[in-house]
Amino acid sequence: MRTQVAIIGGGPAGTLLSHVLRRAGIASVVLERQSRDYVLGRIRAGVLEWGSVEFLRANEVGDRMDAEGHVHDGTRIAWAGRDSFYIDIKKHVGSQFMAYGQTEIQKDLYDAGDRIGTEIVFDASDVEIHDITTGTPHVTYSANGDTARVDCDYVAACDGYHGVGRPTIPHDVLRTYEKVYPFGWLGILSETPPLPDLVYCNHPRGFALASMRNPMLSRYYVQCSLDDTVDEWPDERFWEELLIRLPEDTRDEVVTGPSIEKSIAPLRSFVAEPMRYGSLFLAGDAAHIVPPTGAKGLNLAISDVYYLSRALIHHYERADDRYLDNYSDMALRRVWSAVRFSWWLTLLLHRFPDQTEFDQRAQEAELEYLRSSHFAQASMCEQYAGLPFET
Ligand code: FAS
Ligand code: PHB
Repeated sequence: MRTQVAIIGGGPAGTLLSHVLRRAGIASVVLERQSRDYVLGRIRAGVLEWGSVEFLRANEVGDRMDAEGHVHDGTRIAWAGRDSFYIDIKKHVGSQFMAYGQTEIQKDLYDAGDRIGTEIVFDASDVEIHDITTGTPHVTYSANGDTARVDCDYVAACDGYHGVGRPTIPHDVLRTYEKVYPFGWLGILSETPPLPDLVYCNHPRGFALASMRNPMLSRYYVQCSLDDTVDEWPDERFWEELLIRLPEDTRDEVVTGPSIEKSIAPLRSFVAEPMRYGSLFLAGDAAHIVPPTGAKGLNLAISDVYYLSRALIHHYERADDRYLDNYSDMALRRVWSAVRFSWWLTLLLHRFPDQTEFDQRAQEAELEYLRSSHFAQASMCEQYAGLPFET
């Protein structure tokens, strides 16, 4: 098989890249290790920056998002059980964000791929990348008992944190930066009406977050120990802990119910540099991981695809490699900005095991500053809503 771009990974980054390239008349093939249903069964992100919303709309995969997603002007923050305060993103920076589940975006991308004929090979195993520093880059894989080879011009590794793309970059070239947080997020989905706003809570017992997927599907999280297991958190314990951590002014609005999904995610910050090596490009979680506190993971995957698709289109349509040549530097500027913001918000809102009373009071003082300062709120808003893409 011969194509222009071989894409490894059929998650949001890989399928969005394939979709945008197909619309520009650029051929690609996506190699996804899992089945379509397995990928669609994952419960992950839920908040889209406005730049992500506009990029999806511009590529005609935003119709169901606009019909079923929920546009928010801001978010609430509470701390130490005090009443929450509202940070009005629309007032401060004239932007908004959209609550629409990653699972739904994935479905929209697969459905769009069926419509416009993008090529996705599911259940592709043993994917290997070859000759990315020669003129004959190619990828081999196994599927349906056969081994296949895809000759290409470029390889886009959109294969997540555990993929094969990043390890293909030589050790003496690859630089990685990591911070592992000493706690996890226990998340549930429940078929109950969500709170009207997202509510981020700092509480001496730990972080909590109220979010949503649709008017009858709530998403809640509580910070938990990395040693915890889902079995140690029956629904009763989860709801009891969440209601303790939520502020009084929202506690009574919470409608509890049986969880239909429950999982624990560890938190880490991770960045791999460079995001290009020869004809290999990294995009999405293959290159970076952020704690979900700032709702940046999925949005960074989309911004990488924005930059990489623009670069490839300029290459094929205009023989202009300006964006290809500075893809890594440009993408990493946005990645590090989001990594820092996510790290800052995680430090501000979580209870660390070795945290002292002084640390708790210092967190509350910073939250008080955020509550009372227009400038502090504006700074948080422009980062939470997403900085503009570089031209
Ligand atoms: P993905 O990991 O989504 O997709 C990579 C794809 O590559 C997968 O389908 C995988 O099967 C495939 N693959 C891997 N290795 C392969 C190989 N060798 N060959 C072929 N295919 C291979 N972000 C938020 O903003 N908010 C959240 O609340 C949030 N919650 C999360 C919860 C969990 C449990 C996890 C793991 C992540 C969460 N994230 C969250 C981050 C998440 O949304 C990612 O940022 C997003 O999925 C990134 O998309 P991709 O880069 O496409 O990577
Ligand atoms: C979610 O709805 O899953 C969500 C929302 C905001 C975050 C993280 C996760 O910061």
